[in-house]
Amino acid sequence: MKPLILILALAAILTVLAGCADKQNITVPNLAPQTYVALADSVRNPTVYIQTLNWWGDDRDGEVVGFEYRWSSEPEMPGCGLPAEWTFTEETSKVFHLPVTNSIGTHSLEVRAMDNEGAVDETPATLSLPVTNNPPVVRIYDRGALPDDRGALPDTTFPALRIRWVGDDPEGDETILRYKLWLDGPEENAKILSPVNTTISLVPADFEDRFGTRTLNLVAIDSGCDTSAVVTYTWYVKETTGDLLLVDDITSTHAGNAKSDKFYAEALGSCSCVAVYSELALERYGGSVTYPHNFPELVKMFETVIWYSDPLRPATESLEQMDNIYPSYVQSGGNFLVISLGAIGTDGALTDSVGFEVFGIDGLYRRNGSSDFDCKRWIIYPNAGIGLDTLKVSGLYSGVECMRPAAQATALFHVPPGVAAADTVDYYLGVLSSYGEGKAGLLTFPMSRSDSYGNAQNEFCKVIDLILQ
Ligand SMILES: [Ca+2]
Ligand SMILES: [Ca+2]
Ligand SMILES: [Ca+2]
Repeated sequence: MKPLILILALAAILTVLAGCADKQNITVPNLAPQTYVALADSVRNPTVYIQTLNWWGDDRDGEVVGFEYRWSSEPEMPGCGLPAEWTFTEETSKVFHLPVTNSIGTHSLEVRAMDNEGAVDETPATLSLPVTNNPPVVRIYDRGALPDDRGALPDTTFPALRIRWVGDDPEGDETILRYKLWLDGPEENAKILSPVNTTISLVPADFEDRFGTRTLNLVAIDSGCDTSAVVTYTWYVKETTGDLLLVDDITSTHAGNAKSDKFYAEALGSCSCVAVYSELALERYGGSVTYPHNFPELVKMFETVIWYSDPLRPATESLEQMDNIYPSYVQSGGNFLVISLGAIGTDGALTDSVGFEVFGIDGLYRRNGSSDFDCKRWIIYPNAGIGLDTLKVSGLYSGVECMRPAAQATALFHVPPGVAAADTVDYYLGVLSSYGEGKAGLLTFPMSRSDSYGNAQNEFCKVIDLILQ
């Protein structure tokens, strides 16, 4: 029996060994997952280029942990954000903005599920989508094509410009993703703007010291990378001269324009304290559209700004634009002299409370509704202590605001009391004050019409001298 037992024992051992070997051989390989996309795998009719696509997958021996997708596009539009390489996502739905040129384009999506062992579907689900898009349209404001558009961008500015525009897109204005804007010259210098910006402020550095005729180019680009036609604005960029800017803010529609312009040009030309200066004639360069002059950036190019709208009243929208600008300009060291009957007070272009602080005024004697020169004195007395002389007005001007200078301000000109029985104080028509690092001056009477003694230009130079000291 002994050999039999031995054989049986051997057989049992072999069986066990064989069993072990079998167990190793029958390990089940991981099955790759399967992938599905919503929609048929081919769409015949072109559809809108913004598509929400859904997919899912299933894995028979595990679970789907994510997906990889990629796009192939015809025509290729590199940089439009569609991944051409396999891209992993755990999401089962995504919104795609498919790039389109020439109104129709076809894109193919491949999606493959990935299981918990990292295996991917070897037969990805595919979807071929012909999609359409229409290019956006961009229009520069104040070129005459938009409602409320005054159609009169300046033909000349200093090297500063503020320009605004409107973008429209047939697929929805919100599909405009960005604007591209550049000045003539290398396109790689284009400024890329985000869609919330439909306005831009160009500063001197943007002009790279290139003056004369310049052209600004602007395009809108939508989320399908379709691009509007280029719109342009060509104008003359004038180089600044000197540190002083004279702003002529009285237009030829005012009968006294020529006289005012002549007075200030001659006066500045005769001032020994001013060698050269720049002039901005708002009417000549901008007319009723003056925001493109970009006053916040413009004034920074000068140490002193002299602004006249004398004897115009009320003052202009342009001076109103300065309301938010001049306090910080003066604070940080600029000098600002305004000669205007409409700067402050009744119908004033500048906010009184701010003006009082900057120019150094305690209060106003408001006009009383008369059409007369409200201070009712034609001889204007000087602050002789600082070297000024008496002036005489040669006409009748209504709406002059009389000021009480603040303690820290320097009074320049006044008319004495005595016009009305109740009058006991001087009426000040000119004040000058330091504010921050700079000086602010305000003349509320018509300097250009105060030349009966033939000395008004000379007195004007003295005021400028006081400011530049
Ligand atoms: Ca699996
Ligand atoms: Ca579009
Ligand atoms: Ca003028």
